[in-house]
Amino acid sequence: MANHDSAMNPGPLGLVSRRSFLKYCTIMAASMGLPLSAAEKIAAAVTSPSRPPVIWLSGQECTGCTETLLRATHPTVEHLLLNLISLDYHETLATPSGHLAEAAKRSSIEANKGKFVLVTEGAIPLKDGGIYCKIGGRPAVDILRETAPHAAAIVAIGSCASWGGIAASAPNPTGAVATHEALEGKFTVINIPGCPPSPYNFLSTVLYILTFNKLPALDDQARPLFAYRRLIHEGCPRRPHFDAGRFAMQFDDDGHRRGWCLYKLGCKGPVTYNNCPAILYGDVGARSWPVETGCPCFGCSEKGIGFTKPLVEMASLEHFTPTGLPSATGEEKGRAGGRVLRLTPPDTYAPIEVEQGQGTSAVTVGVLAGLAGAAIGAGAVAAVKIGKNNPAQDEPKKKE
Ligand code: FSX
Ligand code: SF4
Ligand code: F3S
Repeated sequence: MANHDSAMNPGPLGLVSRRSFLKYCTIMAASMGLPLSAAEKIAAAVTSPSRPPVIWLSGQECTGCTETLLRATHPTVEHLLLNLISLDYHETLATPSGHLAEAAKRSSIEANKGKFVLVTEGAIPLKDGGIYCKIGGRPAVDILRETAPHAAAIVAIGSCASWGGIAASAPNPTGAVATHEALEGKFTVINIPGCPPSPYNFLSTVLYILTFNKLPALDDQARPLFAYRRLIHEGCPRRPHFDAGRFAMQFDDDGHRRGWCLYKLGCKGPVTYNNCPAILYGDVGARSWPVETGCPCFGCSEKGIGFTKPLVEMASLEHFTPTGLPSATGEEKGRAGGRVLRLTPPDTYAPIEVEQGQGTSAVTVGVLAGLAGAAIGAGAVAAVKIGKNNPAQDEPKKKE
C-alpha cells in the first residue's frame, strides 16, 4: 500500500513521522503555555540543518537523567533529541571512549566556542580538590570550570546538578554541590530538577532556547516557570480526598486501595513544585506518575525536601506562592499567578473513618480532578490530551 507520510525515510526527524513530529511540536508548545501556532516555529527550528552542538558533562549521578530521556516514548523522544542536537560529547552514549572521546570533546569546544549548549548531569564534589569524581584522570570541577565560559547556555539536568541531590545529602562526605555553585555563580544555569527529571521539561527547555534564542522565564531557583510554577498538591487528582479528610493511613489499607490522599504517608506534594500530575511521565501505565501509582511524592525536585526530609514526615501545610520574589539583582522574579494557598489545616480534617460505600464516588473524584486540571496547569493538561489522543501515531515508523 502506498505510504503518504512524507517523512517515512529517516531524515532530520530520524524515524519519527512528520505527522507525529508536528503533533510533538504542538505538545511542546502547549506544555510551555505558548499558543499552538508556536508549534510551526518550533518545527522550523528543529528541522534547521544547523544542529546546535551539545556537550554533556557528568558528575556524581546514577545516569537516571540520561535514562529518563531514552525511556520516554510519547513520541520517541530520544529520536527527536538525537536528531535535534549534535551530541558531541556524552560519556554514556558516546561511541568513542577514553582518549578518543576526550579528544572529540576538545575539538568540539574549540570549533564551537560561544555556540554550544552545555548540559550538566550530577553533582560536583569540591572537597579535597574535587578528587572524588574524576573523568579522564581530571576532577569534574576542573572540567566544568574550563568548559562553562565557552558555552552559549548551561542547563543542569536533574536534582543532583540543580541543587546537589542525593550526593549532597547529609553528611555530604565529598562536599558535593550544584552546577551553579561549582561555577561560583558566575554563569546563568537553568535548573531542571527531579530525580530523575521529567524528560519533557528538559526537552521543552532545549526547544525553547533553540526556537526563541533566549532563555525561558525562570523562578527564583532558576527553574523554568512553565514547568515548576505549581505545587504538586495543586494539580493532584487525590486532592479532593485531602480536602475531605480522607487519608490512606498505611500502604495497602482500604484508603490506599481506594485512591485516597497520601499526605499521612509522608507525601511532599504540598511543598514540591513540579508539573508531574499534569504532564505525567514514567511510562508505567495509563496516567502514570508517582502519586497515581500509590507512592507518595518524596519531593525529588525540591531542594531541602527530597533526600533531606524523612520520607514519613508530614509536609508543612503553611505554604504560599508569592506573585513576586526579589532576586539578587533586585528585579522581581515571580511565580506568575501566584497566590496564598489555603491548605486545609489538620485540626479541621473530617473524620478519617468513612463507612464502606460512603466515600466520594470515582466519578465525582474524576470530575473534581478534571476541574482542578482545567484550572491548574491547563497548558500541560492540554498537552497530555494532544499527546495521548492517538498513541499509535507516536510509535516510530519502521524502515521499509
Ligand atoms: Fe540519577 Fe541524574 Fe537522580 Fe541525580 O538524575 S536520577 S541521582 S537527579 O543526576 O542520574
Ligand atoms: Fe496529592 Fe499528596 Fe496533596 Fe494528597 S498530599 S493531595 S496525595 S499531592
Ligand atoms: Fe518527584 Fe514528586 Fe514528581 S517525587 S517525580 S516531584 S511526584
